[in-house]
Amino acid sequence: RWDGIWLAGQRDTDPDTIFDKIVAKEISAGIVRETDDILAFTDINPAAPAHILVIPKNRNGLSRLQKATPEHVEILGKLMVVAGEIARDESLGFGPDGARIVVNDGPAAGQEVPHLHIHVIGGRAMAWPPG
Ligand code: DGP
Repeated sequence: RWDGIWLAGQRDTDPDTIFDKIVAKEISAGIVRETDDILAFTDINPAAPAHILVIPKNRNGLSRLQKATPEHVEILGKLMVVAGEIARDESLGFGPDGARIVVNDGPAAGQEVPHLHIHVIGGRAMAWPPG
């Protein structure tokens, strides 16, 4: 199993990622939703007019989706519900006809930050298959 240094400069096993600093409010981000265990904020490098990341505040081993186990079922469900709520929030720039909701798992998929995150991308039509 690949265990290299991710583009954001961290390893799977590092205690903190850049997203932990956003959760701790040490780095500012455009936060659009916050619950006890989830944070959603605007992507610093948007791929479309609307681009929000939804993350578990506590990574709890979820550096990537492949690391998911039955102990993560509850948080994964909550993340998906929040992703869907965001996708229908037109005040965030999402259109009524849908969005791309995606998880990049690993470097081959373009994952840069080893802290599970769901991309909610919209405000324009999306092509398939992705590049
Ligand atoms: P991925 O490539 O799937 O790992 O997506 C990581 C995303 O995180 C990427 O689209 C850019 C975004 N990102 C990285 N660093 C920061 C940051 O410091 N703040 C914000 N808001 N987004 C960031």
